[in-house]
Amino acid sequence: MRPQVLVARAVFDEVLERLATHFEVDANPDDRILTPTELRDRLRGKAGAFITGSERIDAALLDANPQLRAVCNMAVGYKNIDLDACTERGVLASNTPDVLTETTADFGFALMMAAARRIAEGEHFLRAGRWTKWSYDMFAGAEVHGATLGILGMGRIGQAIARRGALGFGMRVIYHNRSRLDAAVEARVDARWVDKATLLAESDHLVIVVPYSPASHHLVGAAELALMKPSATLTNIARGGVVDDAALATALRERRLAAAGLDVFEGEPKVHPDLLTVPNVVLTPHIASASVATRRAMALLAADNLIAALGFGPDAGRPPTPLNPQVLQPAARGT
Ligand code: 8YV
Repeated sequence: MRPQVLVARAVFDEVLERLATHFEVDANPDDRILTPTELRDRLRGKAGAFITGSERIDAALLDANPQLRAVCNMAVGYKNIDLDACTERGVLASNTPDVLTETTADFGFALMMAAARRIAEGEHFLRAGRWTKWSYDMFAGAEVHGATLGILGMGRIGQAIARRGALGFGMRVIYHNRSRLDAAVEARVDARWVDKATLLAESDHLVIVVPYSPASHHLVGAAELALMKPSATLTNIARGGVVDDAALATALRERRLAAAGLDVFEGEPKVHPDLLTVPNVVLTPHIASASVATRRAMALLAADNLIAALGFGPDAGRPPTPLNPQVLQPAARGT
């Protein structure tokens, strides 16, 4: 009998078809998010799962499903997966890096520009029928070209944003990351490492791209916001929880920060009520990777991870983007 897999959310038909060439597929075409109990029960008898950031994989779920061998996330972030619990139980976990880097960087840049140039505020004003005349200072925002772009977290997406800023907009790019980039990479992206306090104090536009972990929880809270220029903008395309949303809403309301662009939120899809009422913030529903081509590439990569992790396809035993490759058998890893 062919192995069974769960596809926890609705996804492109092409992905289901690819999985169906190897597995019995239990799909979720209605796209209703399964409760933790439903997810645990639906995984009974399944060898693998295609999941998204909405499905939580933890020790209790794995213990209830000892037959599970692979959980493949359609996301680069994996805040939803207890990776240690997977590794301890020999369950392969994977994510979808690289394929979304440029698309997510495009979106981060767009959100930063929208905040700086007050695009959403202007649009709401126009739609509300309040545009009756031109004024010299109407929605006058902050300059983007030539300004200082600060990047918090300098992985693949951070570097792609840095390149856009330096090469396309003549920005001075500074960054803070726990580990400094190699000099050659720094030169390529034209960015200079600074400590966190300097980053906050000098950025005209701060873009946050640091992955979520307990260590990055509220990395930017009231104390950090207080270091920023009142004329600055903050953009978060990382994960909810990296920024203290309540503190951010207060800073925006009190104009201690000019504007913000947010694609991710603490407790999303709920959004802090104060963020919904301050005008100087652009809010989007976690869509930074959402171009059709990129979402398709992410889904196919997650499927290919699942197929290979369960020992099928051209890369049998060698999933392309594993998070814990140490659980693979040495022979299967080709070492
Ligand atoms: C995903 C993301 O679409 O890849 C990530 O980490 O945040 C998004 O691109 C989202 O997490 C759904 O899985």
